[in-house]
Amino acid sequence: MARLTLVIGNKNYSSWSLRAWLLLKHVGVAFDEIVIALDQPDTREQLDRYGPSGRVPVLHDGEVRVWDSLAICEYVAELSGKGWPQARAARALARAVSAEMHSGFTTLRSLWPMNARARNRHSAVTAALEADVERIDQIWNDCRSRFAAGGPWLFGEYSIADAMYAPVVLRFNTYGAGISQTARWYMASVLEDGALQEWLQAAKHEPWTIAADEVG
Ligand SMILES: N[C@@H](CCC(=O)N[C@@H](CS)C(=O)NCC(=O)O)C(=O)O
Repeated sequence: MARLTLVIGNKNYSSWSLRAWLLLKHVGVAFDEIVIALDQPDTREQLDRYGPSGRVPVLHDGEVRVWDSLAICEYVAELSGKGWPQARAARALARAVSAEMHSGFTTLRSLWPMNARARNRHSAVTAALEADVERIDQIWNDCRSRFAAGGPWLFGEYSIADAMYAPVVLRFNTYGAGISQTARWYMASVLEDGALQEWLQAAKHEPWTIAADEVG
């Protein structure tokens, strides 16, 4: 049994769970996982068993409970010494774009819910949705133009920022976002990632469907 346990939601739909899970995989810290099926009659009871916020993800490390994806990423970064860029200016930018994802892009998140196994979905593109897509494209271009020399990720090496934007890549893939060439290149790197592939395989075999997230 691993020291850490990550409690997550359905892999097909739970975008916040994916972020914490991907970071743990990338930093190479062993963990057990517990999957709670969302949108079921006993979901509330299950969520309340593992954390105080009634949401997933939640990380258990002995007596310590950490909820909220970004707080979990910070905790894992402290445990492992990995997750944020080394240089202070790059680290500040990585934190800024991660926080921007965590607290924003509400139109994108509501109109294009994560549905990992769905392809070729179409929905009306509103001005607000277009603005979210454009801002994300700009962030990816900015990061890649500064850090491409260090590797294929937003800050060269894999960081929390990549984990935070991974569900966006899945959304863009499902709903066919119109994005720049650099953004498409970054998306391809994310989609080829072995850890993400492992998640997607598991999502494909889940038995549950959440009607509200079957959009387009
Ligand atoms: N800000 C939180 C959001 C967590 C969240 O909203 N999780 C969703 C699943 S992706 C959840 O637990 N929903 C509860 C439910 O569907 O009953 C985070 O970053 O972890």
